[in-house]
Amino acid sequence: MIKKAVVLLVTLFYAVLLQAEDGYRLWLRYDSITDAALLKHYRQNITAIHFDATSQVLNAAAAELLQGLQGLMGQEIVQTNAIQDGSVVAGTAQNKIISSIISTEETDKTGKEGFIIKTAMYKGRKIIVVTATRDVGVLYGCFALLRLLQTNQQINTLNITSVPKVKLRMLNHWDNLNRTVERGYAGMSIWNWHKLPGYIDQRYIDYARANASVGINGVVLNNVNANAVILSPAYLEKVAALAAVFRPYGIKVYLSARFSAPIEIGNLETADPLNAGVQAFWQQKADELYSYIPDFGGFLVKANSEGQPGPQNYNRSHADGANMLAAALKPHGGIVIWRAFVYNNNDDDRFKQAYNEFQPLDGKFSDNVLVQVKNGPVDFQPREPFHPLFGAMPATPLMMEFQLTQEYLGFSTHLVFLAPLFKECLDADTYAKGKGSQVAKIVDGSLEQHVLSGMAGVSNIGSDINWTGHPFAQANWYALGRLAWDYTLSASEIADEWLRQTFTNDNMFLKAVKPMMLDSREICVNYMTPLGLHHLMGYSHHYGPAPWYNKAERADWNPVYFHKADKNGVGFDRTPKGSNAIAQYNTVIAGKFGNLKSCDEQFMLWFHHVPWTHMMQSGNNLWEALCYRYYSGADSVAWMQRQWESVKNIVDEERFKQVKMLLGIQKEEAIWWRNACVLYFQTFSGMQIPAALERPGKILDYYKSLSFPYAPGIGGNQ
Ligand code: BDP
Repeated sequence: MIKKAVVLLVTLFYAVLLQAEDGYRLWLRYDSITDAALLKHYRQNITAIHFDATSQVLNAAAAELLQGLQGLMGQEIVQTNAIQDGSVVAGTAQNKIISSIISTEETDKTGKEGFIIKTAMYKGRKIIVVTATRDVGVLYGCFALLRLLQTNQQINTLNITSVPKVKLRMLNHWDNLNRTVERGYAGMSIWNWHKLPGYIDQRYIDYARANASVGINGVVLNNVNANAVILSPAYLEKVAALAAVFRPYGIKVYLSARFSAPIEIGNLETADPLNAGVQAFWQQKADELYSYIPDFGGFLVKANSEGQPGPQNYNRSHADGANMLAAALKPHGGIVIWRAFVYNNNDDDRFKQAYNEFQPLDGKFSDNVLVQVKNGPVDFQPREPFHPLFGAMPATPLMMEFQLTQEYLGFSTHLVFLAPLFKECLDADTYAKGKGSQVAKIVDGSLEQHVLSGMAGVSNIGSDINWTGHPFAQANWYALGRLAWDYTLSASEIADEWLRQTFTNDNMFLKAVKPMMLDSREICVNYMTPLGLHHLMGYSHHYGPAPWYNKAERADWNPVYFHKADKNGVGFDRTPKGSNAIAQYNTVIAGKFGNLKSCDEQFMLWFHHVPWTHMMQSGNNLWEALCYRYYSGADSVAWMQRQWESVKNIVDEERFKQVKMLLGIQKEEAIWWRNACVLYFQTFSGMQIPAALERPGKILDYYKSLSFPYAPGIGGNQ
């Protein structure tokens, strides 16, 4: 009998230990803390929770805190009004206990969404206060408290004040109504439109929890290549159901609006923004929207870009279009996020086109419009210089658009941690108002004291069990939220937090895996597009290398347009001798980029057509340097494999295997990139691959012959 019970217990113990880690729980795993001393520390400092008011948001916060604490501390935590040693007292400044400890003036400093976490004494009891001006701040504070435990911090003398730097912290889903996802590599859309509004998938709730845990407070549900049907009543009911799920987590819903919707669903013959009928259509649509979703966030609009309709179809400007929609939303408190990702099929350097169209419109947008600008001037490349619009439109709030989904960075197959890419852009100095005018200060609105500010990430989420396809791609979702909240966090801090929560606090693990995450973006740049090369990927699907491609119907969709390799050299001359795109930057930056001597080598081929024989800082010529970069990129993936192998016994079997297999594919694809690019560029340089480097296994024609008609992620606006 006893023997049987022991066997059962042992089996149970191992079953828990070996519990499948399918990645679904993201960074909110809340597994019991294993370090005995820490556990004791937490059990001493937290014994109960006290929420004296109720609201949807506070209920969500209380439920999360209970679930999290009980999981992490492996014991029951009571929710009680009685204050005892170790009570976590959570609420707004209206809470009597809290207001007796923290003054309203102090709480007010946290604004509408910030929070305070503080250790305090109350009637002789040692408690932890979590407070904010509004319920949503309390929710964020609860997640932050949980994060302290998840990352094994001491909690006996807490005194934290945290205020988000950016107001709109958003995900942009490029999800279609038929559940395909444009540039989605993690399955189908998580929105099951067919079953909504009646069926609420648990995923919607877990998605909202994950977003709230990193402070994301807005989501655009549908593709920027929008389908007007989402604005029809049947779909608005579905949207309202999602909005109701997200509301307790402080998340507002936004929609991508198709500019020609008045024609498609309004029976009008025009979508001209200055037409009275069109204006009435949008006003009625806005009224209708708000009757379904009283806290609807607003519209995201892609207009006159890549075939999408827009105001220019009627000889009106982007400002005319944006302001017309803004006027419809304004009475309801909604906003318009108008995208600056535009380029025409004309002779002008694509790099310059967004600036040329938008910069002259500075000051012409209504006060509830933000212009959303991609981080770089071309399109989410592994490395881009910052977009010249940052710093060039002082009278307009500019919202940052990053891409989490790895359209140009190996899809969901390559491990590429994007925080270093985001940071590189945010930290770049635009010199707009002299030294110290970083992109981040434009994005948070502080440089020009804008009321609105925002940062968005194009989502990498899909129906895959682990949400993002690659277990490590979750970190990019996480990083977007954390940086939108506080862009002063370093990539290393973010990686550290994420790894501890998602995998383990084990030091050996962190020591091996964190450097691999932090270097992964530079490694990807090296095996794909080193030294400022860009847009060399396969036509349309963007899978794999195709630097030779020159058959697209538009010149600027061809890799040859971007690298301009010839017998003399390689790279796009954007100096005054060439397209003069550098003139769009402040003179200090233009001076740096524009001079081959001062241009950072990592951006060199973005701005210069450089002779193959050009001497690099390393003492190698350009051709050799290019080869070394490609080879070191591919070799570094082998290093990543070794790092991962070294944590085999520390990581759960399931995710260990998944990442191992994915790194295997990444290695093969990195070699593919290296070989295809080196062999191709060699046809121009006419020089040998340095003798120390291994020869490519196949000839160039082999790489050119590869075709991928079913590569994932091709879009549309279904
Ligand atoms: C490009 C994508 C395309 C998007 C477009 C956009 O290839 O699928 O529709 O950006 O941002 O990167 O609108």
